[in-house]
Amino acid sequence: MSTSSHSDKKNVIVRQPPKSFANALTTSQFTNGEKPDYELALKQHNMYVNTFKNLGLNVIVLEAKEEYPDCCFVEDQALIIDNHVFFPISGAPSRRGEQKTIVETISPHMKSIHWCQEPGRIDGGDVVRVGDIFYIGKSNRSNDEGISQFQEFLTKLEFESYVVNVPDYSLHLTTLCSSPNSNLLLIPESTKKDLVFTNLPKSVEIITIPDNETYGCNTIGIENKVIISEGYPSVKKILIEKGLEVIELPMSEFRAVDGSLTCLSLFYN
Ligand code: CIR
Repeated sequence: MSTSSHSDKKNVIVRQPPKSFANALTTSQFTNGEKPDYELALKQHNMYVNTFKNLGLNVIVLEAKEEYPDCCFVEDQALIIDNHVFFPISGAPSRRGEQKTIVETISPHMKSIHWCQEPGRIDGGDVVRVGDIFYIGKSNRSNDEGISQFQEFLTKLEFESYVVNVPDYSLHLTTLCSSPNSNLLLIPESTKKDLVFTNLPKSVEIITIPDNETYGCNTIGIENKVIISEGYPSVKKILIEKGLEVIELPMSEFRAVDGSLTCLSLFYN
């Protein structure tokens, strides 16, 4: 997920894709509407899990829930900031039941627990942390009420936050960008004028990536390593030039249903 700092990733929660995964929600932004293949998704998910294990993280793998085709996208169900959690109400009604297991798993480890109240809507995938500033996507999955409740939570934790309008063709803010370390922000070239990152610190370099590699802009930074999706050469090249060690993972089946790397995990300390 995109809200933990890069050095604060010790425990990670993931959930396997269910057999019903082919019915997951999709805008088909990245495909022609092909359905994902369950067996291949499971294989790709295992590679994702093994990557975290190899990096020395404690990985908690939750069982899939057949009644929730999107349940592997755990990022959307909790916003964990320095072991304080805000449980959002997902903008996708079919996904709200996924949250119960996540709440039970995370809550014992948190310093404080906060809940989004009706009529607030926000998905975890709409939040990107850049250093100690939070950018919150106003997407089709979030509303002003949900965003302002989450901003209040951040203010109590003494963090600054700003709203970024997400273009209609994209699901979440994390669908378009990520901060692989606290000095870098990757965005697709054509979104440069649309995605406005207010008060971005001068120390942060915005790197624009060719639009045909938009999906590759979602990355996970863990100290000096960065996990990227396989098949995005410009993303790979620039991150290596910036001194990061790149780990590539195949993500085709998750991409088919708008899921990126960050969507599959929730980190806490
Ligand atoms: C959905 O539409 O909710 C899922 N198919 C994809 C969720 C991706 N999650 C994320 O970007 N955080």
